[in-house]
Amino acid sequence: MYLSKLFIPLLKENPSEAKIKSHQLMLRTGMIKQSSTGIYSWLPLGFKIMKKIEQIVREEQNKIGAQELLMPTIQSAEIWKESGRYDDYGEELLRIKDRQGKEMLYGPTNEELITEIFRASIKSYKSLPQLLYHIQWKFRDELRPRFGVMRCKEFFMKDAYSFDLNDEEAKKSYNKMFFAYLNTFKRLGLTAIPMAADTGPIGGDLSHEFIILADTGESKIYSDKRIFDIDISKHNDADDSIKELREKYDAFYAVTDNKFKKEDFEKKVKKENQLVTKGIEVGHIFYFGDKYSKPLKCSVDLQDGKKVDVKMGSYGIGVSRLVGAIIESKFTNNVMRWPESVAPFEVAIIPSLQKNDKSNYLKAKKIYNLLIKNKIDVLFDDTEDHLSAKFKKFDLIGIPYQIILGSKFTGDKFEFKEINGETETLFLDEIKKKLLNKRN
Ligand code: P5A
Repeated sequence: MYLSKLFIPLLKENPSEAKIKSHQLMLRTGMIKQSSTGIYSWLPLGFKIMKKIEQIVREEQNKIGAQELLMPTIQSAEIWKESGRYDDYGEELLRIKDRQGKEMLYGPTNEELITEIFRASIKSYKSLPQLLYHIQWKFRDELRPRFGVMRCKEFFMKDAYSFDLNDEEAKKSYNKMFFAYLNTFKRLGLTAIPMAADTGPIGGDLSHEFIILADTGESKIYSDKRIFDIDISKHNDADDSIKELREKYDAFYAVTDNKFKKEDFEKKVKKENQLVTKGIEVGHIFYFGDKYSKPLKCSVDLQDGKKVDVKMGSYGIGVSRLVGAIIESKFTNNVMRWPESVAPFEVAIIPSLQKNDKSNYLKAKKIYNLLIKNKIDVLFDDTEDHLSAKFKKFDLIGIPYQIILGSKFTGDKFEFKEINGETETLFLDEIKKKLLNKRN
């Protein structure tokens, strides 16, 4: 892609309405545009990054055997009345009516709808367990939308739902998701720690929030800092291995503020290991047994002819929130660095270009063509901005690698710079190989 053709409305200054780094940068680099309070359009750069995050989330769900489907954003109020949440959910629920006066709502979550789908088709214990998910827009009429995509009204969520025969099996599903979440966040370049949390309007008595540390986070956390040293790579997706991993996490005190008890914290965690700080909730998982299956009459036949309400859990990841969360955790000294797994481009070509001298342009174009031929996703800055202005711009955009052609550039070797890191001088072929190797 040529920068001059890219729809990327860069702003020169930080927008005054944005209070935190991620919000400022997302507006400044033209990733999003506010359409009304708490509602955003995703412009090409932001959308591309979000789609990459979505794909990683999807792959890790598929790996544990979850099946993807797609439910609508608009739901009937009927099932919410059946579960009792139509009134309980309060003002956050956007209630609407169609032209026949039928009560509808814009889904803030999908426990009811998935239960209705399940009960209509699954009748026997033989079909269990099931793990279903979708990645879809949600709407919550938040009282105080703030921090851009971090707390907004319309947001993109991956939500999964598990259906099991009994508590024991259901806990296995919960653990599988727990494992998938740790792997997902790791692939996104984040260390997200599961913290015991309150269940709020979703319900149930077992729940973990996955938190990444950030001063601008809205969640206050209390933990034993040794929990950050757990190495998940030693575990695989066998039930026993995942159970062992969960036990490792459970051995350390780690809670969000609504679960915090001072006496417990001081008793269980030595002073030198105590960590009290703030974080961003990027995922949240729940086990709530028959909270929805009972009122919605979602049961299966057992072998002996009896019926049992299925045991359910639900599992959310804030896909759109993650875009902001990654920025919050990766932005240092005015330089952004997207993890390679979600970077909007793999490499940028940054030449110094002058109107009356085409030589640098032609060299840069040659590099561009070679990389494109090798299916490397590259952004070519073909504008005539001064090189120092280009560097500033690319520090904000955060593409992990840069190929730089200075004004007095001669020879066959190019400056290959890791953003915020080392610069090497390499032949074009070496650059190509390096970029292709980075993928593996
Ligand atoms: C779990 C899946 C649920 O809704 N039902 C289905 C359960 N959980 S949750 O914690 O309420 O939300 C899951 C994740 O969605 C993100 N999120 C938000 N992102 C941006 N703006 C919001 N207003 C917002 N609300 C929730 C969070 O990442 C949360 O962990």
